[in-house]
Amino acid sequence: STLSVIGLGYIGLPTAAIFASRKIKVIGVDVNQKAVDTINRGEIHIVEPDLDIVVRSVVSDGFLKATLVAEPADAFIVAVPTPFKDNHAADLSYIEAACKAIAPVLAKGNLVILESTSPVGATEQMAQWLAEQRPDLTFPQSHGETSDIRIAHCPERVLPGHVLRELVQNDRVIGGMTAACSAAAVNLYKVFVKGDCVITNARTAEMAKLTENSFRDVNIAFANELSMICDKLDINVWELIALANRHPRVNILQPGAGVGGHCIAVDPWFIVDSCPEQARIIRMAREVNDSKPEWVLAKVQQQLDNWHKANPALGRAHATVAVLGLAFKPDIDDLRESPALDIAKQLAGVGCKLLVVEPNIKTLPTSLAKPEVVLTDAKTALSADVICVLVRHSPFADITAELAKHAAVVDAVGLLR
Ligand code: SAJ
Repeated sequence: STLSVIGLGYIGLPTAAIFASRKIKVIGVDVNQKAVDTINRGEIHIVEPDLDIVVRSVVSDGFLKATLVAEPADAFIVAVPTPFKDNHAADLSYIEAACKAIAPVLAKGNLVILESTSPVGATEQMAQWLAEQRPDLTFPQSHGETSDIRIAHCPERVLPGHVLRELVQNDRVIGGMTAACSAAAVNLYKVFVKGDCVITNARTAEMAKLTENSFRDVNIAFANELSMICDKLDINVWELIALANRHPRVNILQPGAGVGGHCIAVDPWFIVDSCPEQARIIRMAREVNDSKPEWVLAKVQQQLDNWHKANPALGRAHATVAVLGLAFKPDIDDLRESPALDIAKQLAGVGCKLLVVEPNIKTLPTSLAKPEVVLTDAKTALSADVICVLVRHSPFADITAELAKHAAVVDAVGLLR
């Protein structure tokens, strides 16, 4: 049997590769010519440990190929982006485009799975779009179990940096539009999933995924709020959280520079957009986490002001600020939607010299490519007038002792806890 994966990004490509590694013929479809060419050379255009090895081997064995135009297959997995619009409503245009792409090749008996994180109702909407494009076929919303096409929502839940392991090990929520749709989807995923495939309906599956990420967002917001409260009250928040977590039923997460990535900072808005009056804590958590980078920035400004008071003869251009970490979380090189990068960009505009330490990248992103910004190592950064720790990368452990002696440190992540 043949599988087609629509969207060869952070979820689609690993998913396509892992199916192909189980000797399923996989056709990957993407609108990006460069991505298609890269994959067909057996290389990858995204960052994920070990994915390059799997892709190289399945492409050279002929089990995975990438194309720009959809081809017939037995099953289709849609893994396209679902960003939000200015008003925080989900932008389903990529799903709609995917429907248009596969409709011409869709045939009786096919299974179509939506993996993209989606607002409640998106799977029904996808079925509707497909039905409009293919009036000759019957779809579950109109024909139930007797429909020609099977449709299900099976949200991805993998952690960037551990995708290949989590794809196999994690339990899967399978939300078919009918029982037969769910059964067909379970059959497909059982090819490589070692975790349980738990069946529910499509709407619950959509909400489950949004709930998981909102749960994490709310809990991180709690930690971030505590960090701002403790700052006012002159209490070490890291010590406080460690103490509170000794309670058998308390498990507080870690404050940081803000919440980054493309999931946790996005998905809760889909719930807020669906139920604005009810989703009060979820909205507030988003606002707290989104405000954290500004708070960290203000702390750095405060330290810079102190430096100016101590060095009245020197102008702004003489101050050196160092930021430790640019990535959106520890020990990865992913800078997308990173609060640390955001803070660094703003600091690059205040007129001082900026030392950037990001052990996981070799060149600065273009947004920081300015003469006054230098990519350097942690030891060199210790000479800066103000040091700001934004990501708790493991290699930074080597400089904590020296950092602790520095006079002006803004430690957003508790490296010096
Ligand atoms: N963060 C904190 N404090 C913490 C934990 C995280 O500030 O205690 C920050 C991180 O630094 C980062 C952000 O939150 O900026 C998100 O990081 P993360 O590791 O919590 O999550 P992601 O975005 O890498 O992946 C999440 C995962 N969801 C959950 O753990 C519930 C993953 O399983 C999902 O598949 C993924 O979102 C997704 O694609 O939705």
